[in-house]
Amino acid sequence: MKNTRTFTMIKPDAVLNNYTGPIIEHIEKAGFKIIAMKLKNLSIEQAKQFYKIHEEKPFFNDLIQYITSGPIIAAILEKDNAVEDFRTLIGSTNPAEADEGTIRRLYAKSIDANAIHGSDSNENAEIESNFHFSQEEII
Ligand code: IDP
Ligand code: MG
Repeated sequence: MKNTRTFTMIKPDAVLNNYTGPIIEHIEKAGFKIIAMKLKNLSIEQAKQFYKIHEEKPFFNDLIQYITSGPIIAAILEKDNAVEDFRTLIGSTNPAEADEGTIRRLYAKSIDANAIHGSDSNENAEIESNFHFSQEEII
């Protein structure tokens, strides 16, 4: 994966609040193409693997409980400068600090239930995409 793809997850709070439609519209209006997408429940083991980098953090157990509390929508998105542009589109981790008009500012309630994930590097975009999708599932 070069500089053109990123991985995202619409998180359980946003799915349960029926923000899926507005969030996908927001993403498409910003010029991202959907390359793969699925609705799924993460098992505890999958969640621990996905967030392994955070396993020493004090919020790890809460994060695992939250991310497995309902369905998520996993997707691979394509655009020039995808990783960086998508992080700008979603805004800061804490929605209270996120810029006006960002997805987290618009649709997230708190730092733990913050509506959406975006990969933080090209390397992690590839790892996270391969974690959720087989090659046949990617357009
Ligand atoms: P990011 O999602 O903006 O990249 P990270 O620091 O990678 O933020 O954290 C991963 C996820 O862990 C966040 O999106 C959020 O759901 C949760 N998280 C991060 N920091 C906190 C915290 O201080 N309290 C509770 N949950 C947190
Ligand atoms: Mg992160």
